[in-house]
Order: sequence, then structure tokens, then C-alpha cells
Amino acid sequence: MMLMMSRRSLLGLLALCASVAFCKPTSEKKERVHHSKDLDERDPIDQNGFQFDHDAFMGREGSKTFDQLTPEESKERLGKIVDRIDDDQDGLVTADELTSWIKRAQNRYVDDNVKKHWNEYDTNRDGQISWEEYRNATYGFHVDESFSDVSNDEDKASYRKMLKRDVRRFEKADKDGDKVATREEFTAFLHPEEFDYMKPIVVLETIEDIDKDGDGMVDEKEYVGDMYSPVDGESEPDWVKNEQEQFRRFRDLNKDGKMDKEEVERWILPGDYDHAMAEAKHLIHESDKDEDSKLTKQEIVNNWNMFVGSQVTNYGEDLTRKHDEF
Ligand SMILES: *[C@@H]1O[C@H](CO)[C@@H](O)[C@H](O)[C@H]1NC(C)=O
Ligand SMILES: [Ca+2]
Ligand SMILES: [Ca+2]
Ligand SMILES: [Ca+2]
Repeated sequence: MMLMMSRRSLLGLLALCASVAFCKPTSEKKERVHHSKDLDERDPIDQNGFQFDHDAFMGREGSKTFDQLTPEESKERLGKIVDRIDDDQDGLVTADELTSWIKRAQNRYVDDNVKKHWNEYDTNRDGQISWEEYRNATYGFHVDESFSDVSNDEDKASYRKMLKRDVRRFEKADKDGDKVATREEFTAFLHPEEFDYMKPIVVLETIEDIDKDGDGMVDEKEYVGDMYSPVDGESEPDWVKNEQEQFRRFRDLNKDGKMDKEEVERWILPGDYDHAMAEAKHLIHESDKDEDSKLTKQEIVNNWNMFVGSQVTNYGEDLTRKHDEF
């Protein structure tokens, strides 16, 4: 399993593929599993000259400043974060300490993301976001909801699809059905994978993305096709066969050749799986030189590259976070 892989680039790709004819062939594997409490990231889809960037509002638009840190600066900042991870201050980071840190980092990311975009939507500043506020902020520059002002048919279709999805997701997130999202409801709208009651929507949206023949199920060809698009002149990577096998053995549990909603849910939202714990254990395994199952600051800093690419540092971005912002 590709535990260490960030979902954000993949979801970005998914947004691009789903909404615009923008999908470059790649032999790289795409990951679908929503690790519980994982990050949602939807990259801008603006490259095609859209006038308004729907997904930039939904996701974060890259504070890339940590890329500019030298390795020495990164290590120093990582060291300071380690002091915070070491909850009992005994100089050793345990799997439990690392796990709770990762969970906190994930929650912080979600809260930050909502906070960051709140005012763009809450235009009347009443502390809630109505569907109309969201719709106006997101699609309001178009003359109507059928996007009759969009001349390109493909773009028109993707806008309609996007709006339909947004309506459905908003209605689900809006628990009391008053068409106004509280802070919590809006968080569920932006980060549905964080909320149990949004599970059906996450499953449905995933199926819709992958299901090419529109039967509401995912067959083996669609399953593999979602992760892999053949590139001319490149041979099929080995993992493709592996995934076909996975599909037959572990995805299609009732062996009818297709994944239904339940099977897709088991796949992308494995409930009994503690992703933060798994990532913590993986990081310890990869860094624990003296094999005492705990990490010293030195062991962590020695493996700084892996930590900077992990949720411990919010994929590096928390290295530039100020101390009082943790
Ligand atoms: C949304 O836009 C319409 C048309 O411009 C406007 O009449 C309406 O008041 C706006 N609603 C909100 C909540 O901003
Ligand atoms: Ca400790
Ligand atoms: Ca509500
Ligand atoms: Ca099945």
C-alpha cells in the first residue's frame, strides 16, 4: 500500500480529469483510498482559461514557501516540531505521540482550510454560509445555472456536473436542511471524508468518477483505468497486474465482477484502519536506527526528507508555521 502518498495531487488530477479534458496520460499510479482523517485537496482547474477558479476556493492554493528552505533550515525547523511531538518531554518520540500529532496536524489542516476560505463565501458576514452565498461566490459570474453563456460544450457540461455535485453535497452536509451551512456543516461540505454522515456522498462521487459505462458500479476495467492510462511506447507497469489481482481478490468481495457501493466504501473508507497510526509506525520503522521503537530527535532529523514528505509536517508546509500557530 502506498501509505505515504499524498492524496492531494491525486485528487487534483481527479478534479482535472473529471471536469475538463485535461488529463495527461501518465503511467503513475493514482490512489483512491481516503485514509480516514486524511486531507482533501482540490487543485485549481484554471489552466484552461476558466474565468473563475472553482477549485482554488475549495482547496489551498499552495503556500510553497517551505520549498525555499535550505536542508539545514528544514532540519532545524523539524527539530523544533519534534520538541512539540514529544508530549512527555522525555526526549523520545513514541508511536502514540507521533500518532496523536499526525491526527492533530490533520485536524489543523482542515480547520485552517475552512478558516482561510470562510470570508470568500460568507459575504453577508453572519457566520453562516447559505447555499446562495456559496453558489454566487462560486458560479455567480455566469448568467444562469444552465451556463448558457459558456460556449464550449465540454466546459458547459463540466460546469453543470460540478454544480450538480455541489448541490447534492451541500444538501447532505446541511444536516438540518435549512439551506444554510454552519461552520461545522460547511466543514463537512469541504472535507466530507472527515465526517461519518458524509460517507455515502464520498462513495457516490468516487463511483461517478470511475464508472465510465454509467451502470453505477465499478468493474475491473474501470478500476484499473482509473489508476492507469497507457502511454504510447511505454510498457505496462507491473503494478497493473497486481491491481487486477487485487480487484478480483479483495475489492469485488461478492465476486460478481463489479464493485457496488458497499464494496467501494470498504475500499476507499476502510473503517477499521487507523491511518495515522499506520503512518506513525511506518515512519518509526524507517527511522529507528537503534531499534528501540522510539525516535530521538537525531533519528528523525537524519531522516528529515521522509518527515517533510509526511503528514507530520503537513507535507512540509508546517515547517514555515509560526510557533504560536500550532
Ligand atoms: C446572489 O446573486 C443574485 C444575483 O446577482 C442576487 O440577487 C442575490 O442577492 C445574491 N445572493 C446572495 C446571498 O448574495
Ligand atoms: Ca516522548
Ligand atoms: Ca444548516
Ligand atoms: Ca461486487
